[in-house]
Amino acid sequence: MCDKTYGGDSATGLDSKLLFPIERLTRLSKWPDICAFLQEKNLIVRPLSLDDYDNGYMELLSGLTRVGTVSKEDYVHRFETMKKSNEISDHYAIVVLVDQQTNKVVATSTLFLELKFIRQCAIRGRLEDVAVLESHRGHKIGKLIVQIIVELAREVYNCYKLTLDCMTDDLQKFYAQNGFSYGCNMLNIRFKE
Ligand code: 16G
Repeated sequence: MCDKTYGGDSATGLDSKLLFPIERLTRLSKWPDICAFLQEKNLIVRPLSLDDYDNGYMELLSGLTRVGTVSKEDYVHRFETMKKSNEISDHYAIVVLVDQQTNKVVATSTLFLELKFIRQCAIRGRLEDVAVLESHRGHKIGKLIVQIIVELAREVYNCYKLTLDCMTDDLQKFYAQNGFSYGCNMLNIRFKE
């Protein structure tokens, strides 16, 4: 099962290296289906780990946008800041899919949790940084990682809505096929290219 390596495996010390508790994922009602799908593809799902810099996480993100120079030290510092922030209140749920054979991360997505005062102190979820390694595209892995984030936002973190922005018409179609609708206009000011 896909939780064999990471779920409750405190003996190996892996749990303490995860950005958020694995139990957040195992609580998903679709967890057995998710695991069955991943098992078929020889993949594992888990929260981002402190070690994922060495497992290709930055390379994976560079398939999405410009990553720039991020040293291991930069990665560890950012990871630890996110983890500390999660200890006060859940903010960063970064999920990765790992190839069991190579131990490389092959897909990722982030659920960012924004605390609000409106709607009786509600939580808004943002679906961010969805990336699938080119070699693993075309196997419905992107669809799966998006579904995991949707279920996490709904079932585990009790978000009142989940939003995203994306760059192309094709991506808009992809997200529309995965339950998103055109709810509002997204505008931005770019401070850096
Ligand atoms: C897309 C991503 C967003 C990411 C941005 C990076 C999704 C759903 N959206 O909009 O999360 O941060 O691309 O592009 O994954 P940028 O570097 O041009 O902002």
